[in-house]
Amino acid sequence: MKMTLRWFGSKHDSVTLEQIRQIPNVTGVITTLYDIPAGEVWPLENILKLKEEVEESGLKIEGIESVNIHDSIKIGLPEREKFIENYIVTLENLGKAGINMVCYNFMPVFDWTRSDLAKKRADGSTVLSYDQDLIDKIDPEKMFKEIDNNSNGFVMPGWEPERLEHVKELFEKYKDVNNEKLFDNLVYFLNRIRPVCEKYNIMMAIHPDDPAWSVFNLPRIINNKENILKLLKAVDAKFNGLTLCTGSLGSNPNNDICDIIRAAKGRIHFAHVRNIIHHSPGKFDEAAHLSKDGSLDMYEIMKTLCEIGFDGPVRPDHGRAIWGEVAMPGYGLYDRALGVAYLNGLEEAIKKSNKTK
Ligand code: DNO
Repeated sequence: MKMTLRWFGSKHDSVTLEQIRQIPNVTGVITTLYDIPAGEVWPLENILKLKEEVEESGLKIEGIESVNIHDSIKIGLPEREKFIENYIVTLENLGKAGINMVCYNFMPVFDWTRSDLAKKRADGSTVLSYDQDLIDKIDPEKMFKEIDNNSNGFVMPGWEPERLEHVKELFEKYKDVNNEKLFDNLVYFLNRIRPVCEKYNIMMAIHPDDPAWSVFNLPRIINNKENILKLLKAVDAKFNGLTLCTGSLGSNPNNDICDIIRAAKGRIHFAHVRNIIHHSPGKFDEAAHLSKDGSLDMYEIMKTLCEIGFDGPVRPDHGRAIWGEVAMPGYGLYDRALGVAYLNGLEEAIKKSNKTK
């Protein structure tokens, strides 16, 4: 596995490439051109500049998270053609720059959702958390404002301000989009981008819905084993793959992560590894990465990834905010560095135990 850290670019991240370079065994970053709104072309020049900046620090770009999908593609509006064309040019430019993994999601309106970005734990650290009862009481428009007000001044991924202006309108446009329609629009999109992906050997890694159930009555299609396999089969080619996000899929305690890993063997192009604590259906907190701190068995998850021969990029996902660090919620340096150290230790132990068997 290639150990990486997510990095939002020097203008948007409190963590620097120099700091990331010093975390043992981290060889690359997963990054993005954060300023380009969904739907617009990523110019080759900007991609090359980003690449140069990362490589100058001794790291490598192991993939992009995310090239966001314009809502017209998800809704299936006639103007999607223009936005798909733009997406194809972006992929072509990434391919020319030698970047071969793209994480994206197909969640309507909102990317991931949380009800609290800084829930205090007994040890004084804070975590992101989700409580369906609280979400049910929130007007989606207010949700945007709340996320924006509580993100320590950073732009949260998936909650970019340009989306805020169109929330009401967007909900209206999604009115007739059910799960089937959303799925068909995803398959249409994947078939359209297939040639460029295959030409440049680009692996598309869809991020599961987070949380793994419908929010604000919007459709959800990447939330369990059955639906993931349905997508992998609908466009049965290697480029059409998955971001195995343990926290998103694991938000639903009925999802057996190791079973999903085995079922998606060969089609997992990227892994987000983090733990969460289940409280009751629809309620969970994020946690430190280790098994002891949450409900997921991180050893078994890493072991299963090793067993299926996964050798792509992996990153510790959201961490806790600890030691007074002020960063984008979930994306501080300290707890993610602890996460890397823990995952490195697990991987080493798993490999050693496989050798001695
Ligand atoms: C949250 C992230 C998501 C993820 C996108 C991928 O922190 O896990 O925003 O990057 O859903 O497209």
